[in-house]
Amino acid sequence: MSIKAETSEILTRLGVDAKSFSGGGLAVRTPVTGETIAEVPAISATAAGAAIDKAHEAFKAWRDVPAPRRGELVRLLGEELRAAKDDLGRLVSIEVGKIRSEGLGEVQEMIDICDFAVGLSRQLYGLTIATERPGHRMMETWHPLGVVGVISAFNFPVAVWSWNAALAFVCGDSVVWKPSEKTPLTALACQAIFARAVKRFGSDAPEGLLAVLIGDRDVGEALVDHPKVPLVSATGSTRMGREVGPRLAKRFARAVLELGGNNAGIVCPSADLDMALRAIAFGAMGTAGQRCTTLRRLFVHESVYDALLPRLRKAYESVSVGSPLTSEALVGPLIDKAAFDNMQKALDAARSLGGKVTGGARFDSGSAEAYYAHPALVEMPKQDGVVLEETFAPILYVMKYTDFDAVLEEHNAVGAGLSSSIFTTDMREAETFLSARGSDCGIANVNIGTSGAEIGGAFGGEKETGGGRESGSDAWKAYMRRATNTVNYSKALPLAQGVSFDIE
Ligand code: UN1
Repeated sequence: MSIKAETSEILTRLGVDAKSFSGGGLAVRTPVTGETIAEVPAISATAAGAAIDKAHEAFKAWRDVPAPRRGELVRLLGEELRAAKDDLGRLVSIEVGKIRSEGLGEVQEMIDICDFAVGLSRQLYGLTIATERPGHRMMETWHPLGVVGVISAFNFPVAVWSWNAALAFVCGDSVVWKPSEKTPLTALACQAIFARAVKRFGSDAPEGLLAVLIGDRDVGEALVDHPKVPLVSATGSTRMGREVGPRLAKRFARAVLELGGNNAGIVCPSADLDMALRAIAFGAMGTAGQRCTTLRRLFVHESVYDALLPRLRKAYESVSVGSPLTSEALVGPLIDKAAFDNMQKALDAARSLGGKVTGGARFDSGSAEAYYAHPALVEMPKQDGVVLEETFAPILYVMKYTDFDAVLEEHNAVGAGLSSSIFTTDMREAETFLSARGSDCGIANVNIGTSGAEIGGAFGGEKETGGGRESGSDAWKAYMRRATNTVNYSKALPLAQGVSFDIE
């Protein structure tokens, strides 16, 4: 069966109407072979505005539904996702080229966040605070916020939506989602899966609770600029974030920005090298280097450099590259030609700085329009130039270090502070890395790689990437508004000392 026919079968099975993926103006291609697999109708910015208005009406009804009942909808969504896991995972592999376990893994993260959010729907706690006034009570109440805008990137086409949407729904918000132009099919599939959950849930889920906006940049702008969207959670490049952030700030809307990650690891003299090797290989080559948590820089202590590097080089030389649909390869394709060209540009720049490159060449998959690359390991004389930039491709820059304090500074010398790791069995090094003067990233790990963050923790950067946090921990607070309430149950009204009004 052709990939196009299989795609159409999966979408139909998931309940997506054929009209939504054929005959439209937006051509969808699979990076696996480069062929076009669907033509999706795109909407205009005006139509997007209307959908947002409708989502606002939905919000006004949804906020009155008790939170645990809202949680029931998310519980049903989790059930529907479990039932659709194989199909949706396969569709992720088709649309973005993830290998099977990663496609399925992404759907598993969706299921996990649903479970998390269901529990959360009974734990949207505010504090009761000791008041200084006699006969009064002061407390916090968390209220639904409004329409939550979600802008997602190609590399996590379904999970990112769910991390935002599952929280937003239990928090009493409606959701308007603008997926990447490269991944409308998985978004349409999620919309259909959500519709199933709504159908089982019943009539207290208002129409328009979720809108999926398939369209271009102008549609994204309509979402970012719409006055009835108090929060936009956007995942993508730092370039995109630099545009979205100020536009939101201009109208005092909130932003959760999940942007780049030029993530690093440090391998210390006492590291368990077997463990470090496995974590490095997975973190740097997994998802063909197209995760925001991908390991991109590695600092190795001079005392273990010669023990580690030959083994790492061997891992790079032997890793299997190939189609995620027809092979068991560990590394699938890059998303498109532009990604491949950027990778080559970065490798050339590294070479000109004295970098010694292993791998990096194009892998011939037999399809001229598909872009596969052998992951590249680049031994650099020092951290400089292109090493300080994030290239969304499987490139790992390796540098030797001697001094621990100096390497911490090098580690923190980049803008995008998303994820980080240290490999050590020395307690002092490990704890220093996690301390205030250690890693400046939103995620700091010991003896585990940079990628594969669990949904239970708050996910996102803390540094120039906007400090956005989504999914676990107390990230839900961004999806609600806090009111502080003071109740006077006494017969007196204490005003400021010395103040009294004559009232007839
Ligand atoms: C992303 O790349 O946008 O930690 C998110 C991980 C995944 C999330 C990555 N759970 O690798």
